[in-house]
Amino acid sequence: MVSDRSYQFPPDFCWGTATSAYQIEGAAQVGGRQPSVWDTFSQLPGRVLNGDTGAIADDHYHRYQSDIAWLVKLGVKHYRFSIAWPRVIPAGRGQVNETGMDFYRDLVDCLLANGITPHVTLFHWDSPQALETKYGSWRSREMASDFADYCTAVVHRLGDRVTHWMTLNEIVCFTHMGYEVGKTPPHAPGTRVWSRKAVWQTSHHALLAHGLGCQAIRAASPQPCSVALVDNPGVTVPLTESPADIAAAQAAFHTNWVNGGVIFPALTGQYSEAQLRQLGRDAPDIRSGDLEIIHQPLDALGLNIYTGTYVRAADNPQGFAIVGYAQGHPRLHMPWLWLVPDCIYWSIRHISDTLHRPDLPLLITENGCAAQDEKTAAGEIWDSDRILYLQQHLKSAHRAIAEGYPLKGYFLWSLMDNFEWAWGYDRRFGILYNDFRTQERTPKASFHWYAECIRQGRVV
Ligand code: IFM
Repeated sequence: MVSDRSYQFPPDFCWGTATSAYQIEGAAQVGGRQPSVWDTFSQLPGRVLNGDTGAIADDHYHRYQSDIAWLVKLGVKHYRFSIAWPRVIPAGRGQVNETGMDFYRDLVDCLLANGITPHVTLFHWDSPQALETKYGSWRSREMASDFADYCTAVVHRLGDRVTHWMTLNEIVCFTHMGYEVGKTPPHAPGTRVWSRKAVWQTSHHALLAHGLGCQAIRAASPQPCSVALVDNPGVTVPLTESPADIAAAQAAFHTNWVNGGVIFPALTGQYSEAQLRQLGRDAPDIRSGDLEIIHQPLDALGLNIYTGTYVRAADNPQGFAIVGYAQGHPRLHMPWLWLVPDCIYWSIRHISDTLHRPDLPLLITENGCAAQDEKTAAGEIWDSDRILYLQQHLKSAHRAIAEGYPLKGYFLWSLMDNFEWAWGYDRRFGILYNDFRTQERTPKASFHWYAECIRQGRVV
């Protein structure tokens, strides 16, 4: 590697970008697709800003070829997207909709024809409404086996051309944020569960789905393949890199957000002791054999990293304190999107060191920001704030590699502005600007900047 100052990445580093089905596809009633929980939720008055839904979104279903042409212009060789379960198995279980599968086969073939490796996420929040109606989706253990059957159906059909699979995206968001009513903004399905224990049971079921999904993918794949989980741990960042603050950040990582009950069991086969102590009687019921199912060997771990929580050493029984953001601390265009670029480096270091998994190859499967993009009269978008954000985060990724941590790739979120869940189309995360009236895509300054990073293989 050239000197650190040049921020040069290894030649085999995977430069990519990411999207998800419900956020871009549209075509909600086309080709046999049935509703997902997000179709239902977004149609309820007041649930999504401005009453937006993903019914049309970026109309990617009909425009995937021209969107792939943008990937080619960008120069990425890796693209992460998700498959919509209700497009492929509309009732959630049973009959496969071959028309839905054909769409993904065509998409994959178009990527491959353009020299782009598909990284397929099997679940990015859009679970079939039919299963919500039948048994409350993640509230039931049945969801795990239905997910595994869905994985089998997809991998049987696409496994001859796809070798990079990811099971679930961000367990906490579609479980805790979907069932803990009162969250702002809430997520689908928005079904009230009555206790903290019941919320934790939903994430436990999702972990089981991940484990059974890994087994199903490997059993169905006709060729060796890579299987990953995609998680968004709460990243604890030492306020200073003194040994005491570093130890504090490592201790805090166990119970920050839901880490101890999601990423810990997935990677170590155990809920973190500290998390279980904190949960007490609210811990989920864990049946004999569950932890073995959950703790599947992984070929990689995907990390979706946007921000971090500062931690300092403290003279208290736990040995750490969370430091709030200062009044003037910079933030991007989401209430939670504080600028903490070291979050990338520390997310990687926590997996390798704090969870003792230095063997596990890592991918940043999402990183990016919403910004208040405006088109100039000349039709240009000068998103200097996004470039600043991305530059700092890529430098943090580079630091991890320079120190020998196993970071293998980076997927910028997102290729284009899209349906940002409860925020609808109000928050723009894309490096392609989308005009949602005309579906015209326009590259922002950050698109050209990222293309240059990829061309030079370094942060420019
Ligand atoms: O848009 C989302 C994505 O679906 C999951 N990760 C975070 C992104 C930005 O909020």
